[in-house]
Amino acid sequence: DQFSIQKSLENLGINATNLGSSTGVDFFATGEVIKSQSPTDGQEIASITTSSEADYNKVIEKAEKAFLEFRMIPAPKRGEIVRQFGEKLRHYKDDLGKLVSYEMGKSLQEGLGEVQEMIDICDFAVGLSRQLHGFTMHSERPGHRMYEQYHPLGIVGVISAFNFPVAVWSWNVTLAWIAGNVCIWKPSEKTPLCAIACQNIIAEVIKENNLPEGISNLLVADHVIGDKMVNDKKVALISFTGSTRVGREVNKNVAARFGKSILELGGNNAIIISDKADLDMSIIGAVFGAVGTAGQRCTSTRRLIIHEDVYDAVKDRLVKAYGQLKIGNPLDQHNHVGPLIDKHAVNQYLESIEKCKAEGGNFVVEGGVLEGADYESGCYVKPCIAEVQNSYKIVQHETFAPILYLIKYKTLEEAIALQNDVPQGLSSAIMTQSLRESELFLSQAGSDCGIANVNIGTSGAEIGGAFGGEKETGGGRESGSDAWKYYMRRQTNTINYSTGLPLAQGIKFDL
Ligand code: UN1
Repeated sequence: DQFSIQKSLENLGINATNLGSSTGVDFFATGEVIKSQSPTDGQEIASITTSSEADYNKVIEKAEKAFLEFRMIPAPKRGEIVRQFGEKLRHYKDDLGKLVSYEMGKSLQEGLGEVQEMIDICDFAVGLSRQLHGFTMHSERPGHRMYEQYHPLGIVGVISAFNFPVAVWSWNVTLAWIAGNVCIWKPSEKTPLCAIACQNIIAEVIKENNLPEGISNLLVADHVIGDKMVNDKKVALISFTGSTRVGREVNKNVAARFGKSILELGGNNAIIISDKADLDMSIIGAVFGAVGTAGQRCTSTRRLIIHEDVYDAVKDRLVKAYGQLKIGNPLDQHNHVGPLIDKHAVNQYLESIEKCKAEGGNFVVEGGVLEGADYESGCYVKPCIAEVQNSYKIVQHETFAPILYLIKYKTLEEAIALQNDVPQGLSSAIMTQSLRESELFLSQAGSDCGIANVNIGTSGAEIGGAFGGEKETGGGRESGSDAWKYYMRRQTNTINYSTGLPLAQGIKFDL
């Protein structure tokens, strides 16, 4: 409710007017003023002064200076900083989870879950700070030794989306920090307060440890500043989460200056439901995947590819399950589905439904915008289900909304081909109790996605695995496994401790 939101905002250092950009301690916000509006009740939460180009230059300067100092701090000591950050997040979990839910519109459970992902990646990064391993190799020359080591890159720019307004930043910065980098974060303009709250939390750690200002920089700004960062040679790595359309430009521009990038772009994720599936499990996985976060995860389930023998049974059960969904204020724990982020997203949802109908889609659960008491923000929509062909233009396209497409198949080979026959390649799943089916799905002749699950839906990945996808999803990986390597530069060292200078490949060069 309003009162407890106010208390949480206060605890997180958010007031009526906020300076959006800081280097942990100093503020660089002299640009336009924007407002954050909650999609849950349409209320204006607070206003934020954004950053101008002049502010941007000052932030870069601060970051460059901080890097010179921060890179000399031993990695395990940098890990200790991340450990303290994780402790703060535990302390602020309720407040931050509530703000995520209120500003972005996802359910309170999911808002708290997002903060939990932040805590988990902190723990992961702390351990990793003692494990930034390179290989050692045997040299072909006597009295020589070879090994490789990893060094920090410099400034890492993180451009994140509204749908995971805090966790995506944390996946990037925790790894970037233990690797010795400093970070500049440009969050979505739709969720600036979540970003300011995070920056306030890390600023406490920075102050308490007397760290160089500018290891964590926040830039609340528009796309002009985003473009500036993408094109700035001083930013060694751009980690971008967002649409394929924008990601294509980011990719081109960063490559043109030989920068590094991590791209986390659109998904078009499917679950194959086999005739050998546990149907109870399949329905839960499919419904959570499709309507969780109101269909606004890049891992949301967009397509169900269902065996013809169980197609009608699955369809009936889905229709029944959708009939039981409670749509409403995400802070009320009884509701399953909250609002879309804004009215623009609502329009895109409505347009996609129209396009789907025009191509021949048959809606077995109708969509629509909810009106009346409790829906004043105009952002609440009904999750819907359509029977389609995979080849429809709209089905090939990612709509960030709870629209689920049903597609029928006969053979598993056909199902896998359908699953792969979209431009995107993020997440995928099969529901089956057959070892033959699940192994074929996971084989080189199976799913072409970065994430392939068995008897689990497409969303809700744990932080321990590398997260990302293929094809138009962009090819980036972040979070767990060895994704840390993206945040460092690799150096191969050959050391000669003999008394001669033998050349490699046996080449003779006598003077
Ligand atoms: C995203 O939607 O950008 O796997 C990230 C999941 C979450 C992350 C989604 N852990 O659904």
